[in-house]
Amino acid sequence: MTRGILLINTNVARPLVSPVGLEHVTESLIGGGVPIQVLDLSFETDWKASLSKELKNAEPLAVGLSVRNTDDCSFASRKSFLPWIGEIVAELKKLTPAPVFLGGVGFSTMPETVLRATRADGGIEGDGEEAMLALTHCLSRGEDFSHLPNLVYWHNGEVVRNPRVDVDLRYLPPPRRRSFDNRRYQQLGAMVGIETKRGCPQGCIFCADPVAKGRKVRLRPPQVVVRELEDLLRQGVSWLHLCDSEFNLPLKHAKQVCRAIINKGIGGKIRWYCYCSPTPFDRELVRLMNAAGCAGINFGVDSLCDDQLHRLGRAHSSQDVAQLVGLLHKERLNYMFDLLMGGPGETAETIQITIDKARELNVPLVGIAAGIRVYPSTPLGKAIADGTLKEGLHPDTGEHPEQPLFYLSPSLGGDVITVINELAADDSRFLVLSAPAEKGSYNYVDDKVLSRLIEQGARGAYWDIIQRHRRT
Ligand code: B12
Repeated sequence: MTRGILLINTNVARPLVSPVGLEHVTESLIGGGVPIQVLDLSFETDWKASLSKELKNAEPLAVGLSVRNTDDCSFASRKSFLPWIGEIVAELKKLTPAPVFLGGVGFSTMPETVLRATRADGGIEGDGEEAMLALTHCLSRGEDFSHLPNLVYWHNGEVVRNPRVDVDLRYLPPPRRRSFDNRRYQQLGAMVGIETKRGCPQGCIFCADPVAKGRKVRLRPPQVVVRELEDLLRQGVSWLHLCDSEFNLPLKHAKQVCRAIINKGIGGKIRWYCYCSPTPFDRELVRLMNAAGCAGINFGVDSLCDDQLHRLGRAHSSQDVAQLVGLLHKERLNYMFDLLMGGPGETAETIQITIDKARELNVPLVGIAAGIRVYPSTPLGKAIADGTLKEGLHPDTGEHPEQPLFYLSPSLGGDVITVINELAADDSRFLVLSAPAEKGSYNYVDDKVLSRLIEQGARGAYWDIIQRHRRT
């Protein structure tokens, strides 16, 4: 094979997030003998000039673009990245006849919408390693590729989505982690991503993770995770963020990963953050996480009102959360809670119950997302599509499918931020996902205050940096 693939990281939001998904795809292609070119737009100042330079003497078989986020998922700002991706696609069309394929977790949350909005030639839904390699082989041999699993493509003006085949992570070769400059990402204050598994089995009615990653949990062998960590360490990378939807699901695997890190003696050399579910969690896990270098956990708690938790499809109760907090405080593990307000059945009263409880439990930092991002393939999206939920959509016109769509419980009267601010604004432990850098916001997309703190040397998860800043 002589012609290769050009792979482009399009996620230029500041502060930075390392392009781990695109990195895995790139390395799978390299492993399959495909020549690759990589362009990381987050380090380029003039993106059009960079594209032009990259394609000057190159005739790639195809171009692959990462779509990590469709939008910032904030009800207040509703910043969509799809026009930006569409601009890149249009510019590429001027520079090369090569087809442009999209992929990434954002793309996989709603492939059809993203393809229509950006006019790319196609995309890979879900895992990219095997699918992109298979697509490349078909392209290089001039063969029909319309049968390939995970492929999303145009046919007679319609978007076709082929069935998905998820990669068996037990047999995936350990990634080399050398296709993108992870060291530079870390130097600029980003945490470098690493996975211990893919997929999430939880039944949360709103969440895009089971859609993008699958409901079946696919575990990576702990020894392979640790080998990757050791290799990143050798490259000078020690600030990490796990990419798992929930690190503690399943509990046994989380403990095995921690033990493998501890046994290799690298727990004191790395600092990592992760997302966890409030249950299952126990003292042994907290102690293992502490010893394995965990610097903080973001718990997706969503609500502290039991009726609301039930409506959101959550498995934990407010009592479980109270026990969890007792354990975390006793074992001194840094953490924050993420809450999701405005879901079906939410009222000012259920919000008050949640905020009062968070205060009573003395939770050190609480992030509040108000308004629920709606994705077509989630239970919430389906309830809206079949008419079960009729009111509460923003915007409710449905004219521009690429616009981020939110649900907000009609009982809240449309102004959920005011309700929340009245209940929590005086308390610096509460952050609201509004516009970036708005006072009290924790929207990371192009947040100037956060970016400045990082430039001045602050390190760690972005919520942890904000927390330390607020304390001082
Ligand atoms: C960890 C994480 C974070 C961490 C990142 C830590 C770090 N490294 O610094 C933090 C907390 C910083 C974060 C921030 C944000 N996040 Co986030 N995050 C995640 C999480 C849990 C993991 C993402 C990840 O790295 N996955 C691992 C990689 C390996 O998987 P992948 O990217 O999907 O790649 C695979 C495939 O998609 C495909 N692929 C990837 N790229 C390409 C390219 C091509 C060409 C092809 C063919 C295939 C392909 O192949 C890869 C391997 O199989 C996801 C949810 C999830 N479970 O994935 C949310 C998620 C991506 N985040 C989300 C959001 C909204 C955000 C924020 C915008 C929130 C905000 N307003 O501040 C910011 C954006 C920051 C930024 N600049 O991008 C949403 C995006 C939803 C959407 N509509 O697009 C997600 C899906 C969570 C959710 N369920 O809502 N996030």
